[in-house]
Amino acid sequence: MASPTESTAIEALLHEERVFPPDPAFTRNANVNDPGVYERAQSDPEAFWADWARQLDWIKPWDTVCTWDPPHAQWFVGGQINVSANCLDRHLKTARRNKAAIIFEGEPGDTRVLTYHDLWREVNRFAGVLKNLGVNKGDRVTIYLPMIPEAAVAMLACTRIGAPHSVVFGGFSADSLRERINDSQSKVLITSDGGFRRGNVVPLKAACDAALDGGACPSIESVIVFNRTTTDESQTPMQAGRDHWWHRLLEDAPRLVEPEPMDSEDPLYILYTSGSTGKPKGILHTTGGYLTQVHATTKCVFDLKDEDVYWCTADVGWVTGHSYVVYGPLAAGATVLMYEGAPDFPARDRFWALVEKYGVTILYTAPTAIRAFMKWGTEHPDKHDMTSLRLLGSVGEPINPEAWMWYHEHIGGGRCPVVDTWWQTETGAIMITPLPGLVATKPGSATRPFPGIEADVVDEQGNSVPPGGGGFLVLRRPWPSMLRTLWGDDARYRQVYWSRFDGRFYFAGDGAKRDEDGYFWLLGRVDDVMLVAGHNISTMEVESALVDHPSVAEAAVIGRTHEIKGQAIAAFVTVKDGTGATPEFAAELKEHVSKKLGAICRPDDILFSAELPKTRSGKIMRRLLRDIAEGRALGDTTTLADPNVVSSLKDRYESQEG
Ligand code: 7RM
Repeated sequence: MASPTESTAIEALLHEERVFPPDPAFTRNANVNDPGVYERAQSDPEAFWADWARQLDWIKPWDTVCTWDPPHAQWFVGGQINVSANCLDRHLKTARRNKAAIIFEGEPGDTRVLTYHDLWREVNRFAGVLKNLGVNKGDRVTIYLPMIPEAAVAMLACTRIGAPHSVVFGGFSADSLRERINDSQSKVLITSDGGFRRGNVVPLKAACDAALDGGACPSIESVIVFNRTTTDESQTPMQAGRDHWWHRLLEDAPRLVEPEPMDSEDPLYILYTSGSTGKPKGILHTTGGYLTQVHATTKCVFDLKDEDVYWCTADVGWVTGHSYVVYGPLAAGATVLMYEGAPDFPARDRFWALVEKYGVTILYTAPTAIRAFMKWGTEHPDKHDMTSLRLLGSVGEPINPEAWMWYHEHIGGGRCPVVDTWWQTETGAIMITPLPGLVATKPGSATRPFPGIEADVVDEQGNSVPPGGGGFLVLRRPWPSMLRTLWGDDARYRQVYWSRFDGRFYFAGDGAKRDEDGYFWLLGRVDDVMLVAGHNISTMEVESALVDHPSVAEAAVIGRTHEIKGQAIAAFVTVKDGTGATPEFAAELKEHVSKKLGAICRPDDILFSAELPKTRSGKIMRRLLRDIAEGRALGDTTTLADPNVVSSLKDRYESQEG
């Protein structure tokens, strides 16, 4: 496989000239509008983070801000804090008591509003349920729920009693669920009969039964089932002694549970990331530092105000759902919109109908969604009044400059700052991002590290790459919400994140370049970088050049083995609705890329495809496209959202060649 270790650093080919300085009116009212914040945080990062930590309610103050025994950091050592108390109880003493915490809309159109007081009451009662079932501080709880308020209730109830949760995305199979339950040794599993997706019911309880079948998860003592989809309870088989209805358990539960005093470094949650190979990694986050950084970034990056209606479209099964649906916004006292279903159900304007209906002011979503909206056309957003929007965010993959521009113009009406936020499950919170009142944005760039974060781009030896160059993205100093280890496998933690540069800094696995202004441009995973005739070329740049063509919605680019060049570029392209996928158009696209990036980047093959293989969180899986282009048997497809996409692509690729 081509990797930058075989030759020089990743080349930077794409040139983007557009710059969007903050609107002075936005800056005037922004939560952060003092440019000195960057320098102050840089000169004393610990003081910067301690100022943010002090905005939370601590049961006992910390003795030491940070200890660093590489590769293990501790934050706010000696302090005691409870996350649910900070997300709920803290607000009850203020006017937020009766403010909407969660506005929920189910896919079928049902709605619920929970005020902060309502949510506090439900979390208390459910914490009582967990206690009644014998869940104690330190016991693990697996949560397998759709995007309904009970997901937040269950997570917060776990934090209230100090039981680390492991949320498993509701789209994962019974096998994945079983593997994660057994790795975490969870005592309780929380699920629902089902959830709604594109008009169908996803049978979650049936998947739990399959996961537990034949005693396959011996640690599980109880299964709690929320009734989401049926009016008739008897339709859901329940195993006596093991399975319990959520609403029945509430009947005998205490109504108030005091928040457990947690040490700042006590585990808060485990979240499994699948990675491309091997067993999932259980990313471990702890309490005080995590909450400090998700709270700080929510306020600064999204400029969150009390009057906002904030909508992060991520599922709670992903880290974005943990940090920016639940913990960050609720710690900040936000009104959070939560939507259960698909963006194209019952029609392709569902998101925009929701923005109009609830007057959403802040929208945080992923490039994969934005590119789908581009493909579907502007008539869907154009049907709705979206003038309530004032800030847009992006996360999950590099956003191609043209997708950024489309988002800015067609969703933001040209008035909203766009914050492209780079971070990972491992980092816990946003790391590289514009501050919307201070930093001029450039389409396709995540701009600069958040104050207090020290990111760098280095070559194979770990030397900082001068401006204009590409290389490996690394983090040079610990940050409050960093992962502490991998659950039960510290050796793997050291190996995956710290061995690449001999323990000197955290290796994120992403390629990046930095421009003359010090802006960071994310280039994708380093495993995906291509080596064409001795040049390290980022897939992201070739994809962006393709998406730059007005008729292209999305592209995935890979390097396939080539006798002379080492690797040749193969592109899988999705065109916008109404564009013909002809051989002439393929030729035009090759020419387009060649003009934009230089002849070295001219794709050898272009295959049109209505769909690209993606993970369930919407990231393009290039590894499988390499298998297709090299005529290999397909590797592991279990993490794909839709395995049919690759098998049909494989057939078409082979018939085209033959
Ligand atoms: C939050 C999340 C992490 C990986 C990361 C990158 C990619 C995420 C951006 C991005 C370019 C971005 N956590 N990534 N955000 N690449 N620009 N703004 O996605 O653990 O699921 O994935 O996602 O490759 O390493 S994650």
